[in-house]
Amino acid sequence: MAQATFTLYGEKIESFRLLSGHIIPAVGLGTWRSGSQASNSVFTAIVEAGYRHVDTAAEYGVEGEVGHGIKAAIHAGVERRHLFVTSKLWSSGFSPERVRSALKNTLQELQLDYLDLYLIHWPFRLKEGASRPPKAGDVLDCDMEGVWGEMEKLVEENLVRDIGVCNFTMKKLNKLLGFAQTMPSVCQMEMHPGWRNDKILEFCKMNGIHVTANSPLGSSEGGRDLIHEPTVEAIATKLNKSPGQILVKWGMQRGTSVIPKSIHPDRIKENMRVFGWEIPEEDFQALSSIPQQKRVLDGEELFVNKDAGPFRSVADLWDDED
Ligand code: NDP
Ligand code: 1BO
Repeated sequence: MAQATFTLYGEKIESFRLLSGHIIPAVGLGTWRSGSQASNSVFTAIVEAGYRHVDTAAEYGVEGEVGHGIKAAIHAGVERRHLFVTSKLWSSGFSPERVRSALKNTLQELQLDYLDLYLIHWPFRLKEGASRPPKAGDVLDCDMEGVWGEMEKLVEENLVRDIGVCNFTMKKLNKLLGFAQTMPSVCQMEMHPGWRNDKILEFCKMNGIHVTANSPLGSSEGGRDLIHEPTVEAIATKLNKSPGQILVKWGMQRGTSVIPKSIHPDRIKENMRVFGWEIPEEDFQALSSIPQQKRVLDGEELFVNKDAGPFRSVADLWDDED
């Protein structure tokens, strides 16, 4: 669904409506690699910059910090029901009997009694304590249908309001749609002008699944430096915006919610000043035509072992992509 300004409990928030009827704010704060700064960043984002959407994950190791930030924001007067909090089921919990306890841990860390959105982080299962890169035997068979069934129960019990997936291919999503009783509301994928990921975006739109673009600035260490990409810089200069704002806005204009991460108050605020203006069509098209399309976060370190199955290369991980 197109972006709209929804009034959520009296506050006007630029958001998208999910299949479930709930709304997801268009811009959220990413928290991967935020470390001990996560608490301050979340507080600054919510209280000083007006964010109402925070993205985290058990695997980021910052849920406790994020929870402190949220608690402080609530103490400062923001209501919990005005916030949209996402977390993710890590691959070591990717078996039906572990879903509930993983969610309970996440809620405890975040000091919350429900999540707005719980996502499958990766569609692969890892042994507890798997190394990086994985050793032989670290990547296990997974029961997607069983895991999704447990995620659905969390919705029925009001422990989470919406469920969804990350890092799925269209084939995996299609398979999930074949057995899902509750549709995934959100598919979170890497998306930025250096990796548009057009096909899955189109697929999700056709199926009414909202897409959240992760790593919208090209990610951090080892990522793609889109901030200094000439096309991005030129359009930023022309529109009198920062490159970060252009990248966030590009994602929003494609109909995706966007979750830029920063631990710096000035950037957190800058990344939110993306309302009330548009990237003109010709500039939007230029940003959508940047060559050298390449995924930054391909899962290699997490799941690939070139000497032992099931995934011997990155291509194996994404082999059902088209
Ligand atoms: P981003 O694309 O958000 O880029 C973050 C980097 O950009 C950091 O180095 C940050 O530095 C810098 N930065 C932030 N704002 C600006 C700005 N205005 N100008 C210049 N530099 C800036 O990377 P992430 O990979 O962190 O993705 C965002 C979020 O998406 C994650 O934090 C996480 O929540 C989620 N995610 C989900 C994944 C999944 O598998 N589902 C995968 C990857 C990410 P600094 O902090 O120093 O400001
Ligand atoms: C290890 C997790 C990648 C970012 O979501």
